[in-house]
Amino acid sequence: MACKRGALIVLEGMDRAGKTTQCKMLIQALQQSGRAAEAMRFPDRTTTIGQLINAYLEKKSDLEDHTVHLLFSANRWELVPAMKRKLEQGITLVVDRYAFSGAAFTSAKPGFSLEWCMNPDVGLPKPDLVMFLQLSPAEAALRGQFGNERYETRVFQNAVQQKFELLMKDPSVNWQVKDGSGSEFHRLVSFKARRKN
Ligand code: NYM
Repeated sequence: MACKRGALIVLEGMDRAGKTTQCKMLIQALQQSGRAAEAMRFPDRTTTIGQLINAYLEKKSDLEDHTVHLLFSANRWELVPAMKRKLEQGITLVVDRYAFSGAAFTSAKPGFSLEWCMNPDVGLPKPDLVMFLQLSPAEAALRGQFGNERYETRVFQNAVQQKFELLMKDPSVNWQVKDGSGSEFHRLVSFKARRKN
């Protein structure tokens, strides 16, 4: 029996917007409704490339900015065969961050255009739906201080937010902005992904 392709659903948002929790809830809801669903996240810190990225984020190593950008992208590309296999098996993938984070975070650094940042990811599997979990800076502050990883400063996060706002203007991407505060996000479970089989 032919099996329908799974959906590729991406969650994006600022640090501490609650993406990881919401990914778990979404997977549970999908599974309870009888759909096969699995989680993925980027960076995937378990691969060799992911370990280089992890050391960089934890400030245990320094990497040149273009280099680390390309490593983040390579980390997505190395997982593409597995992603495609799962989607073809009918498994819906709920992905915590994707190329949009790549473009938003690097282009928030001085001297990087959004266009240059997006190029290495051209050709990745296209998400059926990208949910942006919106959280006001005030509510984010209530969720505690930033951790010690690279990029976790208020100034840098504000710059990243502006880049995400530019990315969300792209009409070729099925963006949905969700309120990441309170219980609004629970309504997500009734999402309707636009399927492009
Ligand atoms: N990040 C994430 C990037 O700078 N580029 C990327 O391509 C991706 C996927 O890594 N601050 C940044 C965003 C986060 C950090 O993410 C790690 P997480 O979700 O905290 O593991």
